[in-house]
Amino acid sequence: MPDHKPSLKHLILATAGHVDHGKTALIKALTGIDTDRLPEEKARGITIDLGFAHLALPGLSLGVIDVPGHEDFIRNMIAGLGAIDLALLVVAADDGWMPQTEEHLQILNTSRCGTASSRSPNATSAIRRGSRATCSSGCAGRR
Ligand SMILES: Nc1nc2c(ncn2[C@@H]2O[C@H](COP(=O)(O)OP(=O)(O)O)[C@@H](O)[C@H]2O)c(=O)[nH]1
Ligand SMILES: [Mg+2]
Repeated sequence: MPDHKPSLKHLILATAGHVDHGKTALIKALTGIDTDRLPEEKARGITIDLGFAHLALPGLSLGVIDVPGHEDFIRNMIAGLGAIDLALLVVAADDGWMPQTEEHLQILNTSRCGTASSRSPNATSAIRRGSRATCSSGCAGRR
């Protein structure tokens, strides 16, 4: 009988963090893959849509989703978190904690807690409202 036991563990990782904090550059440095592939992303120098890469580590196959950090594209960021195992929150040392650093962290927390339903007619608004409520009650003084 063939052995169907998987030899590799497969996990999905998504980036998170404020625009221009180095998410895409870090994924390129780690994987060799430039996840910003659209002409508009090249022209504007920012991530707009979700980007995908992969990283083979000993015993681990990591699928990577690079998300946009600009608040205008928050829907794409949320769409990238559908079924992730890990998040990599990137904070630029020369810029520090910024609004979308906080928002992305709160979205990650909200998604994990399952307080926003994907069946909601407007899941994005529900997640953002939930995030802000969590943030205003639990993150005073951090902005
Ligand atoms: N000095 C410095 N610049 C960086 C570093 N990482 C990224 N950058 C630059 O910061 C800019 C934004 O990086 P990017 O990866 O597009 O940020 P993202 O919006 O978080 O994906 C680019 O010009 C990068 O070359 C870093 O570690 N040090
Ligand atoms: Mg980017």
